[in-house]
Amino acid sequence: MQRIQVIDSHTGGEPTRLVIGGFPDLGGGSMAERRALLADQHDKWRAAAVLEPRGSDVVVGALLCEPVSPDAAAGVVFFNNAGYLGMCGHGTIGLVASLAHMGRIGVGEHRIETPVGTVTTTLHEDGSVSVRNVPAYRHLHQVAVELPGHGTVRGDVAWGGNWFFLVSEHGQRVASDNLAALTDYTAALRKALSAQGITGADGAEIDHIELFATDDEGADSRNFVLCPGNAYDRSPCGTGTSAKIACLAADGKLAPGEVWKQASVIGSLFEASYAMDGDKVIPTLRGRAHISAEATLLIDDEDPFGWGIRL
Ligand code: PYC
Repeated sequence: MQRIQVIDSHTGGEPTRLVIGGFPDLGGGSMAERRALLADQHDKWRAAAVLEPRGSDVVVGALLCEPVSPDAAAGVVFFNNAGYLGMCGHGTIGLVASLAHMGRIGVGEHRIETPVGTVTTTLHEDGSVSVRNVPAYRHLHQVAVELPGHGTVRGDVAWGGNWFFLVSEHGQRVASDNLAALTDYTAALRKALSAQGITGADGAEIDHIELFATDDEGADSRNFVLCPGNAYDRSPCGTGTSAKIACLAADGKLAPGEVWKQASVIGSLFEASYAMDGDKVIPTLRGRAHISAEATLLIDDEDPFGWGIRL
């Protein structure tokens, strides 16, 4: 029997499963190196932790690692049902809440190493968490994609810790009673981007699609975010909000320090702002996570689905 110790949390409805023990030793390299090692040699551990029957398509995993730098509180490698993430905003908020729950950190500033750079988090007195993200930028402005059955769709390609295609004019209803249609539309869009050779920098795959609506009563915008494994983000998506902030900054629609309220399709909220960093922006997101479980996952040698259901 193998055992994996986890702490589950959710950030605005989006779950994070923090692995605090039981995974193989990945050595002392950078988080990018440890992510590569996990992916290349130990991927079955990712599958066991987040795939059915123990997990589900929506669960984002976060492997807690010893940081390289002594001034960091932790390192982390994020993963999901489809593979591995660069950064994860909601997951970082969940990680900080879980570290506080474990008694490892208190109110104040904590640096966290991720595969795409170090982020600076703040655990506030009220339990909310701010994440000063890696630099974000718009890579392509209003690119045209031919979407079968829908004609030409235009959107921006931006980096916020993952690659996003951001669309404001889409003719879709961004609402929680329209999830199946939103999922179909965004999945088709991602396929069309790939087929038409539209990528992030250096040919990187655009694996997140983000649609916006501007009719939210409690926020500046409401989004629907399709994640790489076809689940939608229940939170407003930290890296997606960072990509949005980069586009707003590039369009001159949001000033440095001004607060942007981003709602998710289920109505949870992040507040975001940015500071300039050369031709990029440094977004800061603020949200709240709640702890939902402390558990030990068991992998029985005789369980045919013990290492996850891989279809
Ligand atoms: O919050 O950055 C995020 C995120 C990425 C995928 C799911 N959530």
